[in-house]
Amino acid sequence: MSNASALLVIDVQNDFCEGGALAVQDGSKVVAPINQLMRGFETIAFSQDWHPKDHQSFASQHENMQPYDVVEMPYGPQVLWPEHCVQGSNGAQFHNALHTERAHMIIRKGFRAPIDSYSAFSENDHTTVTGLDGYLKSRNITSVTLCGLALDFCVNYTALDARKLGYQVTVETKACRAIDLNGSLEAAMSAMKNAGVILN
Ligand code: VGL
Ligand code: ZN
Repeated sequence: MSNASALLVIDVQNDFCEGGALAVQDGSKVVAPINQLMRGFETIAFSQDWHPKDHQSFASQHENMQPYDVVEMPYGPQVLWPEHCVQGSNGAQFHNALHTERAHMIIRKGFRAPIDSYSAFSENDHTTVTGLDGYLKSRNITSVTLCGLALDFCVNYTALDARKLGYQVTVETKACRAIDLNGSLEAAMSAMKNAGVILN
């Protein structure tokens, strides 16, 4: 893999794995293929969902709302989630079999209570940036490969932002698993395809 490529490992955290607060089916099955993929990259960045306890993406913060209901936020519709990836909690830690020592950069996201952040590049207002683009561009990265959780949310939004920011984007779907909420997986796959994402 050329030096112009980076691997972005999205949200491989306990809460998205079996037994976690927002478990994705077979979530932990991404760990082995991701450890293998990392062998081929020199530049590796991880993202880590990192919410305060009172994060507004949590259904518990909204009266009469249940997880997976949708509310209108100032920045658009927002799915409400079970409490997950609370800062400092075990659920927010990376899966313990993930080779975290290979990451040069860990981008935390979703740490502002009023706003969610699916993409590792920008928050859900599509305005507030995380700094990942600056990091990659300053290292002359032009192409990114994505893997992790969840394919139809954080991987998808990160891939779409990466295309908008001018990167060549590949998603290693075998190293991803999806939440698949009301057709979200199919929608994400066609959005990525239409945006020119290479789906491996
Ligand atoms: C994610 C829902 C809420 C993800 C994060 O990593 O895909 N999904 N927070
Ligand atoms: Zn989250």
